[in-house]
Amino acid sequence: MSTAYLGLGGNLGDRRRYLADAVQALNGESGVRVEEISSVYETKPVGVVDQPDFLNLVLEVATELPVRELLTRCLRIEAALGRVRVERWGPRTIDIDVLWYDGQTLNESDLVLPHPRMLMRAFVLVPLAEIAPTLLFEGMSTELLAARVDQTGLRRVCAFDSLPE
Ligand code: GSY
Repeated sequence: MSTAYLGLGGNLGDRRRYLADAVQALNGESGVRVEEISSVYETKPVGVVDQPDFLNLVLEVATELPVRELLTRCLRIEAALGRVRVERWGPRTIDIDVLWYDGQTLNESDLVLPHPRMLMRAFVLVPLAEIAPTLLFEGMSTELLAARVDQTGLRRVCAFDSLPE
């Protein structure tokens, strides 16, 4: 069994529904079990700023899948939930990023681990620190990294379980 952390976010359509459906779909995949779910955060867009605010959360999953197969399943769920890749940094119904997988480092064209931009992004670090405060990156815990990152534009909305229907 391997452990992975996945970052989920979306800023088009019914953002709560897409998040809930993505979590359910991931948990329904063979060889994947959702172990921990962070709170849901509303976050100002990073990168292309002229787009709607996102809802973000981070999941811990236990998985029997190798990381490339896990990525394939994530991409399949994105597609099933209507994600269309129009613009690289643009709006999307749901984005599922593999952030970390058993501490592996990988540098391939479509998959870099740990996720290369996660240490600069409050919308990843803050929810990640909630469910994995002692996970280390470059010798620093996510708890410390989250405390140091600029949290402007990030607002905790609710626990995942309290997402209204
Ligand atoms: O990389 C994930 C997609 N994304 C996001 C996001 O999920 N949240 C926020 N706040 N900004 C983002 N910019 C991009 S691209």
